Amino acid sequence: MVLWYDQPAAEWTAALPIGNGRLGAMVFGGTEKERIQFNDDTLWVGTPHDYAHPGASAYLNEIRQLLFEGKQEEAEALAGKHFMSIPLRQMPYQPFGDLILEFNGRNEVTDYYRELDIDQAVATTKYKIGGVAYTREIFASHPDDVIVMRITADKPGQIKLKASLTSTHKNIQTEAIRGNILAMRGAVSEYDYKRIGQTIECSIRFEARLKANVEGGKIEITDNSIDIRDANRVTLILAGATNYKDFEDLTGDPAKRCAAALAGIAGKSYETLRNDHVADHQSLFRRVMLDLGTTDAVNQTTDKRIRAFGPDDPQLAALYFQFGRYLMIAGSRPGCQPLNLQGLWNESTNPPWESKYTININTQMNYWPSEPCNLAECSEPLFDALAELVISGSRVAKAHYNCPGWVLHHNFDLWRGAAPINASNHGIWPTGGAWLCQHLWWHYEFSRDKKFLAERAYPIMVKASEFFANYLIEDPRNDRGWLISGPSNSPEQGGLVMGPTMDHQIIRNLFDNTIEASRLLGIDADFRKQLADLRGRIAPNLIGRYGQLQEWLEDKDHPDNQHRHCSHLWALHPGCAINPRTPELFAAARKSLEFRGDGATGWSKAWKVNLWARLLDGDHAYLLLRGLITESTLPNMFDTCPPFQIDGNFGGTSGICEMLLQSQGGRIALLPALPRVFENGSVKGLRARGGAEIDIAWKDGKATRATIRSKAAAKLTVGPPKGQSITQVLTASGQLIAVQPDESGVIIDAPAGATYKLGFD
Ligand code: FUC
Repeated sequence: MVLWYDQPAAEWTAALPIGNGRLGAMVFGGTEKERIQFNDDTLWVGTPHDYAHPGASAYLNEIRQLLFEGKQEEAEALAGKHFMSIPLRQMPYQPFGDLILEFNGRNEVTDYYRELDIDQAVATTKYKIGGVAYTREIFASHPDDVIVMRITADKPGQIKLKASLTSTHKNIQTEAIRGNILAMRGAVSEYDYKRIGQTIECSIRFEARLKANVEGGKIEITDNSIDIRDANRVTLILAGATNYKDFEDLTGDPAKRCAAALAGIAGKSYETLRNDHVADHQSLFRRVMLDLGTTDAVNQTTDKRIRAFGPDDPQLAALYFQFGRYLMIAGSRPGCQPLNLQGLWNESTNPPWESKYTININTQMNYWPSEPCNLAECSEPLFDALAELVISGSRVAKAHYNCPGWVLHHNFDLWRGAAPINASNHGIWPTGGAWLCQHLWWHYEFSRDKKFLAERAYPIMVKASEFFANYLIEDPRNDRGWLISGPSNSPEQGGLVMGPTMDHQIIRNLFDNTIEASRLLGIDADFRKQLADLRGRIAPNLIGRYGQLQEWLEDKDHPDNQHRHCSHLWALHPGCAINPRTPELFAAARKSLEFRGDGATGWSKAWKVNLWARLLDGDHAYLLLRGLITESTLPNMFDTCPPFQIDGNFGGTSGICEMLLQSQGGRIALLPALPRVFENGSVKGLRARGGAEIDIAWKDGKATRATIRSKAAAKLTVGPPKGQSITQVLTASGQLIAVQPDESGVIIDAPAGATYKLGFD
């Protein structure tokens, strides 16, 4: 579980990421000079702001009417003028600063090695200069809320360095506070937002503090740097914070927050800090193990393995899978911001797509693996953001649609912008929030946590449903009485339309989950009935002239359209309404996916891994995984769109999981899409809906044993891999239990806490 290299990172995308959920850093591993580029997930351009466009709703009917009359250009022009977010774009995520270490000067370096151990969440750099072996370790501690670096040499008195803090933000001040603490403070200054030709007022203030502890040698501090000479060992602690409290409250004190973090670890030894960090990380990371076999390929550096990835290096697929889990633990902990387009890691003041939250696929993809890959608590930041988006999204629902409830379009930012951005032809897409509600429902499905459902999930879901119950409109162009969505678009092509297929799939899913939740909670019976009625009237999935699933109400899909978005396949994945039990739609979805081809961006390939796994075609899923890794993965294993965008990492992790275990639609499927190249292996600790944790071992492509640990009382329907059957189910103590044989496997009536061992033919 190691990414390793024989040279320092020459560019940012070769540097290695660490993070504690909130503070992240990229480690370059330089020898003459080391750069630790760091981030705080609340450091953004802008200030609390309501992006809603007052009076927009007055134009809704006219826009719809123009679209019904086939006047798309006029509709887009009218919407462009009156229906868009103010301002037209949301705010960019920002870098914080760099910790720079300057060492002895240029020297002959031998035995260079750097690694990221994702099992320990520690990055290490080692090399020799003139017979002295130097080692640096660095990690971002979640329990202690600081970044910690330790520098050692194998001979005494050999460490000499100058440490400083820098930032690309203007008007930065650095100052020595006490004999061994250097502070850097500043604020995001007025932002020249070129794309909208506007200067943006900014209110985020920040401070970082670097503390040096030295064993042996001398330490001198100025307002610019900490100079260390002739030391045996050095420990550097980096704290950082902003004034951000929530999307409407910036009354935090960054100086106090840094001081508190440093005070919190006073007297803690390096070993204790490290042990606490590793224990915390492993309590999450080690819940899942994946073994796909190991070959000699592991003796190559990771960048070479990425380029060469294929059937003779199955371990790299396991590493890629676990790297996604590593990034989730490093980038998304309770109390922090959700993973943005770059997760937590960004060095640019003008990052691609502002490194914000694009929710017509990207943010959701970031969170696909959290539940099945046993990191459920890492979704917390997304749920917290949703609670805030209900507030901003209600304002937009009112201003733009004159509807109750809340709505969210295709992006949000730190300030929870919810109005349509960029341009009317793709920005007006109202199902972003409805899609995100799926994650709330999954959290319940995987945990069966009714308290969560009642207190956090349902209130958000029901208000999203309320919006759509008022928003859907009957299509006047025919007499079918279909309710449709619009103005909207099928992300991000075809322009503004009425009734894109994806919207209907998402809204049906939202209604289904809200209905089921209200039934489980025994509340809102009347509204439940209303939703069920509306649901039945939403325009259905349609099959077109090529046998394809139609992306729009009109049969206008082009077989050569290899657009990166597979929007109309939403109901296959991440939805589940299209499945083997809807054979016509299942075949049509396959046809559409074939049309889309095996290329496109990193995240698009990652989505296709999941889609092919849902089509139960493991070999085709593997083909996409191979493309994702060899064509769309950077030397540090970050996904690239291009450029770097983290979603593909999480989509890839989710896709590998989907090959091994699926649990949508009320049935747990073991090895449903195992590629031939992963013919031997085992996995431990994946989660299934119904609250079960599952281990599976297989040989020559056939399951040999499986263990199910039920965490909640549930009736679990478990299906064997294709061509096999489940021959026995034993309790933990070895008792054979009677199970109802089901055509698709066995049904186990599991109390909470029970363990079962399954045998196969
Ligand atoms: C969507 C995608 C792009 C990119 C952007 C952040 O607009 O279509 O490829 O991923 O989000």
